[in-house]
Amino acid sequence: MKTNLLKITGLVIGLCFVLSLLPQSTATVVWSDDFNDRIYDGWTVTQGGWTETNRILESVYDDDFRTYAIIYHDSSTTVGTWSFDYKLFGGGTYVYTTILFMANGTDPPFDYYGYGLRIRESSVYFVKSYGDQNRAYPLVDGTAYFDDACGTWTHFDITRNSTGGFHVYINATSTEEEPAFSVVDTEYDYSERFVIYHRGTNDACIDNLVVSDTIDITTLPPTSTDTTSETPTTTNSGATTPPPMDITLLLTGAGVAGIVIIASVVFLRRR
Ligand SMILES: [Ca+2]
Ligand SMILES: [Ca+2]
Repeated sequence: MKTNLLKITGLVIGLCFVLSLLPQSTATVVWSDDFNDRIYDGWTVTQGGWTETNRILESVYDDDFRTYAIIYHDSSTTVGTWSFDYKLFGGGTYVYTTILFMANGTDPPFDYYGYGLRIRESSVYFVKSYGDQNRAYPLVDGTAYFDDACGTWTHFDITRNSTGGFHVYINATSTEEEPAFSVVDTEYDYSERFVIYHRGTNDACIDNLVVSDTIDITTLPPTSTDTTSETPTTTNSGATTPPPMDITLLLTGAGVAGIVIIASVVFLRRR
């Protein structure tokens, strides 16, 4: 009787172990934040205001719309994938966010060197920052467009390989996508921080930020010249599945394990 119980318990534990491994098989996360704990940990505000009380990272409007709200998280990743969701409360000429996913610099005046995206309400370009928060120049000619980010989440993924090759994907839904931008640049090959600058009369929101040291999206050959996506999504492929997925699987596995073990004990005792 005890042998049967041990066998069943062993099988269930094995099943739970396999289930817990599944979500982690596609990416190696270095750091991530879904802001769901509403605690301001790991981030430093260097100028203006930010909040995460609504389970997202959100800039706080400043009376002077020309003032940047600046926040950073330590991040030394230089090869891998940076993913996040982005939303604006409203557009306008002076409303934009610069997200330097690789950044280095000194405090103050928070003038960073690095690579990033400059995002407006329905367009984005890939920029290189040369140590001046007011000047980040396009590293790639052209602008990519997407459905209006005002009130709608838009998902961005950036990958960089070990030879300085960047790819930017907008609203990717699989692990193979056509990039919005592709460029190679090797001037900066180190990073201290992930920095967000936002300015304007409407606030910006960031959520589901995941930084991994693996290339989680690979490129498809171009099939069209249109980089616009029809369906903005708040979630992404398995590569950037947010942490709650792991917890759900584990809880489901644990629940199943508990039920099977209890049922086994009752069944075997009756015998
Ligand atoms: Ca969140
Ligand atoms: Ca937090």
